[in-house]
Amino acid sequence: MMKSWVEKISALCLPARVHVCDGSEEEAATIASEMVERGTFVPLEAKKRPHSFWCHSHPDDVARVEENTFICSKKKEDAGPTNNWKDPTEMYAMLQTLFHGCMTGRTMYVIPYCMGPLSSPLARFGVEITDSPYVVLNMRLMTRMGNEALKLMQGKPFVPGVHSVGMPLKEGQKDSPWPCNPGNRWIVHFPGERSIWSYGSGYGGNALLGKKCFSLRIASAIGRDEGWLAEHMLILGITNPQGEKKYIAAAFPSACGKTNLAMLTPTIPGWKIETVGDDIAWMRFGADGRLYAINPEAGYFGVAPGTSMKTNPNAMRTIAKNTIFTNVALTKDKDVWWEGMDGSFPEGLTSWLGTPWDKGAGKPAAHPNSRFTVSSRQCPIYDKTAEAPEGVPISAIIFGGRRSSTLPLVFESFDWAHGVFLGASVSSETTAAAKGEVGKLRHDPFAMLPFCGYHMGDYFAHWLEMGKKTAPDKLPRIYHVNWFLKDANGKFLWPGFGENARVLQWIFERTSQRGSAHKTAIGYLPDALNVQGLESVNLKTLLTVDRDAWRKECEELSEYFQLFGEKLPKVIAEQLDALRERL
Ligand code: GTP
Ligand code: SPV
Ligand code: MN
Repeated sequence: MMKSWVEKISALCLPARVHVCDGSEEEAATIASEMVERGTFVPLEAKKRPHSFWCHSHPDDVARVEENTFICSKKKEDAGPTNNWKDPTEMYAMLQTLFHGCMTGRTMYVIPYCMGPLSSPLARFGVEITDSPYVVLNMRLMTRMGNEALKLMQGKPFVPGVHSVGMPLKEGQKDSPWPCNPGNRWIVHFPGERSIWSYGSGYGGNALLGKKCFSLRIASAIGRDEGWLAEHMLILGITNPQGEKKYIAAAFPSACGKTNLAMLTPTIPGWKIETVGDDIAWMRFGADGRLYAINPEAGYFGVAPGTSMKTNPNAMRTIAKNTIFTNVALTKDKDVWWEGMDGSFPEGLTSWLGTPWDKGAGKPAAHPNSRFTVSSRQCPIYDKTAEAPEGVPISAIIFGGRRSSTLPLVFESFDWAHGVFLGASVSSETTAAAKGEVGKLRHDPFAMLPFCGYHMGDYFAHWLEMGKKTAPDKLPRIYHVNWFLKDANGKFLWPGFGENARVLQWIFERTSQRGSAHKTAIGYLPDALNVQGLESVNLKTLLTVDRDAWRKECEELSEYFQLFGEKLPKVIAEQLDALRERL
């Protein structure tokens, strides 16, 4: 099945050669040295950061491109009002023209990969065909890729994905270090036949098809059909001083703190956090009636700016070697730098554009969406249970967004349906993770707005249905957090990062029938938080329900929900009505 498909794509894209990836170290080393030769990769100083590379993209290929992302379900109404849609037959015909000869002069790489631990019954296979060596090396870190996956997928279904940078090379034409085609980008999903086509971008979620394209957009559609959930969630293990361990999943929109929470170093003594995943969770109910999660990924494609020994020491240790850095700044002595890194900024920086950085020009040295790619195994707090084939049992689900006002630091839902309403109500200020304006408040239900592979209204309904699959006391409790409240001067009210452990502690206690709370109009708020050793936080402001602001929030939500028309589950509308009543 795979062989004939590869032949078909090769006949369409007309590459100079075809290379089936085995995932070996030698293969990666060969590809990397070719990229160094071509000027795509700069090797970092081996004494400082062994086996690591710096690269920068085309200046207009720096983030996901939501306006060029399509869900081509048979019927338009199945894609829903939050996705771009085109008739699949028309789109397919267009793609055949677009991809014809698109790999001329290039190597076509075939990447067999597995999302999820190789031995897991929840794991799924994919094959990405790409003409980008950068994609091959990133997929090698982000997924279980190569011979092992290829062997296991024999006779099993796989999600085919075709990716091209969209820049065929004519005879004798010199290649660019970051080939792409920003004027002609297409990130296309066919949820019906479960396939992916991506053209014109070499960056992140546009090009690493195992990540957002497969593990969220296609997988969410599979999950709907099969009764499970594919979510934009981190998964962490949390152990209290008594040695009791629980698992928590949390959904925040892009660049809103998932990696940081997943790798958190608690400031409260005796508590321990371990990382299962930092971006995506696949969850289904186990035989015991509890919700189990696996992380389909095997690596981190993490936001660099803001990452430091102070904010996220575990990430800093993770990226000490064998790491690909994209669009960060390069130091004189061939190491990496970005805004928010420890220490003073080094002189003689090369900016993410590849040119000497002009400090006075007021532009950052590292692109705000610059990233590191690294294997999870290098994370010092990588949780061994991340490789458990059955996944980990989830005690709490957290939703959150980047909100400068209104949403308190933390609150708990009354029950599953109310929790689903909280997920549906998430809004957040936009970040540099997607092309477009930054800092604009937008609705981002379940942090899945750009990633849901079907009608968002049906997705809400699917979540409500999931809550009926088990006894209520076995369901995870649902929370909402907001690390991003600001004071009148625009300063964060909550220190965040390691201090977020204090909020996790309350959640941990609550899921153990401990931890005290009082009922408010919006949910249960903590009676108290552990703020021992924390200087000057204004808990009163952080844990307040501003009724006027919430009434406005309701108006806003009511208008937004109209978007879903008849597909808005009645329960969600009733939840909103009930909230208004309570206010
Ligand atoms: P994606 O990989 O795009 O999905 O992002 P993410 O959700 O994993 O976000 P990440 O943890 O990488 O954080 C994004 C940005 O938010 C970084 O610049 C962080 O430094 C910052 N950030 C993370 N957690 C906190 C926090 O608790 N408080 C504040 N103020 N900033 C935070
Ligand atoms: C996100 O945007 O949520 C990311 C980065 O995790 S990307 O891989 O580009 O989707
Ligand atoms: Mn993400």
